[in-house]
Formats: sequence, C-alpha cells, structure tokens
Amino acid sequence: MEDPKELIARVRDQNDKGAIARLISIVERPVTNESRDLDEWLAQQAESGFVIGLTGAPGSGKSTLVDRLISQIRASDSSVAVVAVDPSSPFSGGAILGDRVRMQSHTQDPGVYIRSLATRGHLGGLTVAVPRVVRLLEALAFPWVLIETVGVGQVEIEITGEADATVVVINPGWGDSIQANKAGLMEIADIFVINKADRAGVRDTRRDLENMLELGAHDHRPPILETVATSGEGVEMLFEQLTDLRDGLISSGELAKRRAARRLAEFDRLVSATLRSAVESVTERNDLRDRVREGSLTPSKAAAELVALIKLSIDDKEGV
Ligand SMILES: Nc1nc2c(ncn2[C@@H]2O[C@H](COP(=O)(O)OP(=O)(O)OP(=O)(O)O)[C@@H](O)[C@H]2O)c(=O)[nH]1
Ligand SMILES: [Mg+2]
Repeated sequence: MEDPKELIARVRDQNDKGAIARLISIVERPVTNESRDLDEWLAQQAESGFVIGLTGAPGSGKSTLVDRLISQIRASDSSVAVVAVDPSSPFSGGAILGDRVRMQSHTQDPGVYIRSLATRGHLGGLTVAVPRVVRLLEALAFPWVLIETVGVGQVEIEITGEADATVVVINPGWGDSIQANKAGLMEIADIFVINKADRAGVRDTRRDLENMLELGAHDHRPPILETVATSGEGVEMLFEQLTDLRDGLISSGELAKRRAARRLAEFDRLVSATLRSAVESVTERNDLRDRVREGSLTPSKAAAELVALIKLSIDDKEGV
C-alpha cells in the first residue's frame, strides 16, 4: 500500500487523478491503518466544500443534469467532483457505465473528477464508504461535490442524507410526484427539479408537488425548478439556486449543524459496522449458533458468551 501522504502530494502538485483513485480505495476501508492515518489528515482539513445529493427515479435525467451542472460549475471557475452511486449493483458497470458516457465530455478536464461506487463487501457497505469518500474529495480541494444515486430506495435516501443539500429530480406526468412522496423524498428535498420540462404535464406535476408540500411541515418551502437537461434549459437557474442555498445554509449556521449531525451518524455507523464484523468473525470460530439452534444453549446465555468472547479477542489484540 502506498503512503497516503505521498498520494495527497501527487494530487496537490500534479493533479494526479490516479492518486485520487488510490486514496479513495484507502478511505473506503475505514478500519485499516492507512485509512486511520488518512482520517487524521482529513480531520485537519477545512470543510470548505459544498456537497449536493441528486436523487430521483431511474431515468429521470439525473446524469444528464449532472453533466450540465458540471459545465455551469466549470464556467464559474470552480472544480467539481462527482460520485455516482449504485447500491443495487455489485460491481461498476451497467447503468453507471452509461453515466460515464453521459459525462464523458468532462473526463479530460483537469478540474473535473468523476468516480462511480458500487456495492462491495466492505465493512458497512456504501453507507459507510460514501460519506468518507465525499469528505476526502472535499479535502482534496473540490469546492463542489455532486453525489448521484440511482433509484429511490432506503439506502439511496440514507446516502443522500450524507450531502449538505438534496436535489430531488422528478418528471412531468401523472403519479411521479406521488411516487416521490411515497419514497419519502418530500422531507429531504432542498430543491425540486421537474426535469424533461419539454414534455407535457409540467403544470399538473407542479400543482401536485405544491399540494403535497402544503401538507408537509417545511420551515422553508423548497423551490420547484423546471429544466430540460438535454438542452441545458433551466440549468443556469438551478446552479444559481444551489449557490444561494449554499450561502444561506452557511450564514444561518444550518450547514454546520447538518455536518455535526453527520459526524455523529458516521460514528454510529462505524460502531455498528465494526461490532457487526467482530460478531461475525467470533461467531465463525465457535459453535454458539449451532447450540442455540439445537436448543442446548439459551439465546440469552449464548449472547452473553459471544460478548465475552468479543471482549477477549479485543483484549488479545491490544496486548500485541
Ligand atoms: N426529453 C428529455 N429527455 C431527457 C431530458 N433529460 C434527460 N433525458 C433523457 O432521459 C434518459 C435518461 O437520462 P439519464 O440522465 O441517464 O437519467 P438518470 O436519472 O441518470 O438515469 P439512471 O442513472 O439510470 O437512474 C436519457 O435518454 C436522456 O437523454 C430532458 O430534459 N428531456
Ligand atoms: Mg444516471
């Protein structure tokens, strides 16, 4: 494994995208020594970026929109990193490969870094990996980080919760906003985008959305924007709104609050993931489960024994 410090220097001095990829594969594995070293460095870096999650039904136009947003951000002379996340895919490919093609015009641009993350057998999976990767990208001096999640399941919503702000993308047409509501997207949206506004039904969809927002308890009613991602129409406005949102969250202190809550959530997730993996590795090495299954040991005694065994294995490691 390469020294994280050297990799960071290569990113800083030579804008080496390969070094970014290596650093990502280190932070993805939170309990290794290299990753802990990197954490120390990360903790010293300013949290100066703004992280936007884009979520919405498959095919709603998120990647096309991200591609256009990249252009807007680059035109403002900032650099941008994009993380495309597909929790349903066990490997990078398929839909994510499609995203790469969609954002291809930017891959040669030194101010743009695009990375896809798919489910791998890492500790805690994507819900642990994504926030760490995002924090790394921010620390590597990307002032904007965009996270695109494919689909609107529970995991996607959890991942979106790792962003500073969330854009929910829906399309015109009957039922789309109702689906978004069912999926729990009304509560997490900072901005709604009706993309594919070149299609019929935009007004109805806007009215549906407004009605649903009326019922919810929002301190700030999220703005509803219309875009045609394929032509770029409305994207400049979206970028303006995102910039205003960022400035507002900073000046009200809300951004700091959201980030503090996320640090705690990361801690909680790491604790459960670490404990779960300790439970698994201890369970593998004895017959507690078998004895519970046959009824020769009560579940509560087995649980107590398991905890004692985990404690022993931790003491062992500390003694080394
Ligand atoms: N008519 C129209 N088509 C659009 C618009 N935006 C995107 N599309 C098309 O919709 C299709 C899906 O776009 P993507 O950007 O891949 O959508 P996505 O939400 O990233 O899809 P997944 O990542 O698979 O969930 C593509 O064929 C786009 O060209 C739009 O504003 N109008
Ligand atoms: Mg996509």
